[in-house]
Amino acid sequence: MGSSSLVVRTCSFLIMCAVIAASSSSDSGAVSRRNLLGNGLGSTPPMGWNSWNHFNCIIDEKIIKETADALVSTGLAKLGYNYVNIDDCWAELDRDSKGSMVPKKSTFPSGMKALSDYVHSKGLKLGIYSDAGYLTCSKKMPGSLGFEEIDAKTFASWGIDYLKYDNCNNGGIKPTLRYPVMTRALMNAGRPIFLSMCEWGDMHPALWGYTVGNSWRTTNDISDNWDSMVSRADQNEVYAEYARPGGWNDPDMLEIGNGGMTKNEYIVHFSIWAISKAPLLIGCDVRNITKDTMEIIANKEVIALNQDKLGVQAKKVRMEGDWEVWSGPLSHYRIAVLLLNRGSVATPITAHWDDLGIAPTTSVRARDLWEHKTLSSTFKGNLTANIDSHGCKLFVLKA
Ligand SMILES: *[C@@H]1O[C@H](CO)[C@@H](O)[C@H](O)[C@H]1NC(C)=O
Ligand SMILES: CC(=O)N[C@H]1CO[C@H](CO)[C@@H](O)[C@@H]1O
Repeated sequence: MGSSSLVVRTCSFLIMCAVIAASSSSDSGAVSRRNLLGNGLGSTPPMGWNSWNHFNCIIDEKIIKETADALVSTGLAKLGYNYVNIDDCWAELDRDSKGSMVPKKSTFPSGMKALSDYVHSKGLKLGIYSDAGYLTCSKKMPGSLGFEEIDAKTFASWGIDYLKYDNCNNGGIKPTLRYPVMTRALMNAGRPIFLSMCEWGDMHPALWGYTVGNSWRTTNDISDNWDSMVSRADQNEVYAEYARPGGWNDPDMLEIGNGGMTKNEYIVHFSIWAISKAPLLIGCDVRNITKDTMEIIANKEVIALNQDKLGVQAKKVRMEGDWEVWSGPLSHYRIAVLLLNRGSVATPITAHWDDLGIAPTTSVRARDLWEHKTLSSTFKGNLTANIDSHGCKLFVLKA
């Protein structure tokens, strides 16, 4: 995949044309930017784990280390899940005499440098959390507003690789003023640190996020149920045009394995996140992971779809009542297609070639990424499959 078609696609958004025209990208994974953030990270959506969805505030260094161990022993690390991300509640409420944040003595007694050394020794990366406000959302630790320089330097000195940057207690200051200050501070901190903007989609961060962060939340927090999950997917889909290598829409972290949805629903969850080029951040207790959960999040073909180097987020190309067809291009002239049944009864769903941008007479082979098989027949004009209630099929099509 050369850079030219990527540039053409990107330039359909007027706002970005000046940026792209001024850049000379050498490959699709490295569109350079005349802007604040040039850390070279996120050429594909980030993958890993985050503590929040399962543990909330109840975290300590033992959980983080055991999770790093489990990512390796389960084989998830080898599949690409390499960020181990600590969320809210890791720091003391008070900064030290020099103004630095201090890891909570009761829960992170060895400190963050020791923890990052441990996580790095496993071949993984360590992520941390702060807030573009005066206090984090838990109000149990300080935010970084006004302390961006010192916090970025502290994180870099600890060997941190990823920062989730939240939006609570922000004094009513616009995010477009608060977030870039941290971007600059990270760029001056002497270590490439992935910046995950957790601005909840309030001020349409997709429209300006690419110059500021490697990913930006497009939604409020997800909950572990079907309605919450599909509504996050819907809100995130609206901004599909703005995702690209180096900057991704983020509909929030995965709930798979936390118990609030059926297996079929979790398969839908993972399929939509994958085809949407969303960050794949596991949100369950990896130390106690079940076979069903592994079957979903360790599906190599679905992961490969998410990590496809073209980096184009799929869109809804047809909606009829309770069913939808989502589709987007992949590298090597392939097309990803999701047939999704949001209703309460099974139904046949048809993907039509004219919705997918395939010429009507083209005959196509279809790979089913959940059945792990290439269908024996070829398809012309359309592809129809029967889809269970709250179920889906995920195909890769190739002429
Ligand atoms: C799908 O294509 C076949 C063959 O071209 C056609 O007979 C059929 O009516 C189409 N199905 C739908 C649902 O459009
Ligand atoms: C609920 C449950 O089974 N929790 C266990 C998960 O794994 C950790 C460490 O391996 C155990 O300490 C928990 O008891």
